[in-house]
Amino acid sequence: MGEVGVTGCRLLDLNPIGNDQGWLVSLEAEKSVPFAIKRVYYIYGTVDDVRRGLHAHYNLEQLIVCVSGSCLFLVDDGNNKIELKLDNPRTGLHIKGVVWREMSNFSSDCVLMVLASELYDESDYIRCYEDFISVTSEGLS
Ligand code: T46
Repeated sequence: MGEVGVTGCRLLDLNPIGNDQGWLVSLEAEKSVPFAIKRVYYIYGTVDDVRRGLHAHYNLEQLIVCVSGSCLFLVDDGNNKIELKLDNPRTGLHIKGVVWREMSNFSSDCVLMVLASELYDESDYIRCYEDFISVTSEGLS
């Protein structure tokens, strides 16, 4: 848990409540989730050889939880990158700032739930990697 070596990214223990009879994770805005939640979406039914993401955001904070199955999640701050395996509903990946992300290797049962600090806004996306590098090297992240 904690820092992963990429600026703006850390793994959070979501502190499940329960025992061998079952588990419950409660996500509360501005408590276990470190921002006010404006949007929730989830990704499922993704075939295993597809690559998603391939973008960064100018102004978006997210908590990403693989609530079922597994996938790989690459995060890149323009200087450092790491590919994390998300396969546990008790762990959240918190991303804040301008971070390039790519998701791949989805298991057939993968459900990736994302809590976001802003409503959907296509103009917040940086979909070109060269533009992303320009933004991060200008110190805008
Ligand atoms: C992210 C990663 C982890 C909407 O209409 N509303 C939404 O809230 C979202 C997230 C998407 N869309 C539309 C936009 C596209 O037409 O759904 C379509 C697929 O979106 P996109 O290609 O951006 O999906 P991913 O899986 O590549 O990326 C998503 C999020 O967009 C992104 O913010 O960080 O998951």
